[in-house]
Amino acid sequence: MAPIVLYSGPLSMFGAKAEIALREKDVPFELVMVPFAKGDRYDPVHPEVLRINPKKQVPVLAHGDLEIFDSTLIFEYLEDVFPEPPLWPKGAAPRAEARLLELKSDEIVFMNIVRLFGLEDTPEHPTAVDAVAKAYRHYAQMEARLSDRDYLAGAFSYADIALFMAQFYGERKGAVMNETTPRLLDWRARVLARPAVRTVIGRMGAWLTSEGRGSPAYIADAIAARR
Ligand SMILES: N[C@@H](CCC(=O)N[C@@H](CS)C(=O)NCC(=O)O)C(=O)O
Repeated sequence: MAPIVLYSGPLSMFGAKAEIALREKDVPFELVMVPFAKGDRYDPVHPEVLRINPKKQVPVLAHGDLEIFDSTLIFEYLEDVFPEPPLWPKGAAPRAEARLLELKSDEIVFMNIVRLFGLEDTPEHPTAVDAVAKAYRHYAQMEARLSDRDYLAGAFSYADIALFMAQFYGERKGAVMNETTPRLLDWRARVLARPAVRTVIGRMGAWLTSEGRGSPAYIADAIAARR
């Protein structure tokens, strides 16, 4: 098989999505961590990322001659090329629903969490209040879904990977999951127990620690397991 190279970043939530999927599918890959500057910006941009992605963002995936970017497109490619174990449910409607959940995690939950960047110390700021309320609205909807299932779309899927990564950033920026969504807390523990997720999150947490930055308490075990 042609080698697979994933370009990601130490704190890239979208890169982490792609890496978790590769690990879940037990696909061998080379991980290239692009330089990461102060704050949450990547600078300088890795030359291969610049060449392949006009948006200059990670993740980028190269597989032989194929070069693609965007975590959701990478999910689709991985599912086509490595169908086992499946990470989308079977059937057009359940798949579409799972894809919508994945999209909502990136474009509704995470986009609101992005609004919290820089407002970590001013949670009463109207933008922060609105962003947290919107994230919690989604969490409440996911809590309801989990009344009859362990994972958001039935079996573990890309939808779980996306929400896990979005909430990880939420936890760091002020949209903290709490006892108002107990099933979601259990879901998070279930997702974190997966070796692929533990590996990626443990490394992210260790990186945060090495930079003198805090990380959510619930990943302490995943960080400790690396040592
Ligand atoms: N929709 C894209 C978003 C990618 C994205 O925002 N990547 C961030 C890192 S998590 C990035 O490279 N940011 C640097 C920049 O935008 O300059 C995806 O799903 O891959």
